[in-house]
Amino acid sequence: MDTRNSGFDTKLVHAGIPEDPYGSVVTPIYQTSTFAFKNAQEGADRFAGREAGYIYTRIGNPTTNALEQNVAALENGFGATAMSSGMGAVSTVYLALLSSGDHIVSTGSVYGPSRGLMEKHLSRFGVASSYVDTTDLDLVRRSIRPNTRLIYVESPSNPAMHVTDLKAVAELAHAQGALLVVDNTFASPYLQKPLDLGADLVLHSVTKFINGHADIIGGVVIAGTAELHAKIRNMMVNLGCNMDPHQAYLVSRGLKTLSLRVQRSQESAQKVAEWLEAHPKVAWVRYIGLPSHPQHELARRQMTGFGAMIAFELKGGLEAGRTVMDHVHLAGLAVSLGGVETLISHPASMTHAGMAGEDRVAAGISDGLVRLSIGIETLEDILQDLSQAIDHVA
Ligand code: LCS
Repeated sequence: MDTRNSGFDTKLVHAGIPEDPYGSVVTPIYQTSTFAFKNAQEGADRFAGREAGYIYTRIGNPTTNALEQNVAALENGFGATAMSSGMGAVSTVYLALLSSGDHIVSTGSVYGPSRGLMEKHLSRFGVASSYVDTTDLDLVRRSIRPNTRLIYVESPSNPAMHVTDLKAVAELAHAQGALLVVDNTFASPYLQKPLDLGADLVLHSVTKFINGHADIIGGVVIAGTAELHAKIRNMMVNLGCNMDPHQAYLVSRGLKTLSLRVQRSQESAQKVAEWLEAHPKVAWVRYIGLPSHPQHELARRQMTGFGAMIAFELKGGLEAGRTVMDHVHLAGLAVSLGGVETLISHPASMTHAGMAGEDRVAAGISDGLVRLSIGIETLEDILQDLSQAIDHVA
């Protein structure tokens, strides 16, 4: 079905699904490592790119390709490449676009391993990096060097919930001849479309909202142009971090309900954030749907909703946060996010434990920060669970 002029929710259900000879309404799982050629000439033509068609599943597979086309349509991109994990997507972007001698400017409060990979590993290959508060446009401008090739923004950021002005940063990047990459995991394409705001590439940990059911790990990179798409795809094929067809099938299945899930989660998140903000034992709450959030107005302009992620700290700091995490029953005490189940976690000792303490503080990730990913359960049950857990705090 041609969904080019369809609405977002129609694209979610129908975009990229190939016609099936048996009329299957969902994309079947093509569980094969390789695809037979009719003759030697066809094999040669496919390898040379003279003829379209599948060759080998690391290079491309119909089930994975259906998901890729769907996500590209959702992000208004030229094309998408699916990976075995979100970190597969991050590492593919770094390796495809950066060379020795290059410099990258990135959000300080980015997902821990996205920063660790750069600072601990790509630094060995001569790539320099500056991690700054990308909500401060002056700071971004001052951090750009003549050799800056990439500006890498996570917005909203994990877990500090910083919101970066993507349109303004795209202009700064392009004035320097650099590319803007946006990690759109926290928003999902339902709430934010960075390519429409001037970004060159978008990436997701598919593990989160896109799949939404906490049962797979995956990643995807969406490119705005054919040239960038080819660079990303080529690097992924060489690195070998392709998404397998089973994984792609599950993601396609979960993705169809993205709008419904995110709508429900963010309605509840707004209520939970307001409730936490009014709670006498809570020191502060950072939810982008609250007027108290420093970038609330910016988020209103560049997003169509505020999402399901909340950061907060209790007046008793780390100790009090641990008490709450040890006493929740409904909320799962686990890392990851963006699924139908509510999860609670402690970034300083979990997802961001690999960062130096002073970098964490500079990035707005205090030791007492507790992160919530609000699911689609009954709101009263989520509130009741948090309430009884906070009651345990002295
Ligand atoms: N980007 C963001 C914003 C993320 O939150 C994560 C994972 C990744 C990339 C990497 O994706 P993965 O390879 O795990 O699919 N974030 C996690 C988190 O906050 N808790 O557990 C994983």
